[in-house]
Amino acid sequence: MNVFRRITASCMALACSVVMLGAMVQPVSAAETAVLYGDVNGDGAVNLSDSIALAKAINGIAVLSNYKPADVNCNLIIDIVDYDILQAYLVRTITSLPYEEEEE
Ligand SMILES: [Ca+2]
Ligand SMILES: [Ca+2]
Repeated sequence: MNVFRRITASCMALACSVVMLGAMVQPVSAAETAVLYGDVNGDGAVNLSDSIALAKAINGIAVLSNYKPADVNCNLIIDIVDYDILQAYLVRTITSLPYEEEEE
């Protein structure tokens, strides 16, 4: 009888865990997965803090948790070119990110 109660309690705990896990997993909308290019530190804004975070990452001082917002020219490489583009965006030399080179 005691074993039966333990098995029942274990099954109930497992069932509760599955229900709780199901409640925690929310579908992600397209808006939530949209990339805010230039938002290197992920705080929802593009500003000088992102420039500093990108400089630290390029110089190996910090590791980025999400590389996509830092790749502002979308060439799959995070380097000084991305830093220069982010700087240009911050001083309004360019007005949008990601930056696309104009074809000649
Ligand atoms: Ca930011
Ligand atoms: Ca890049």
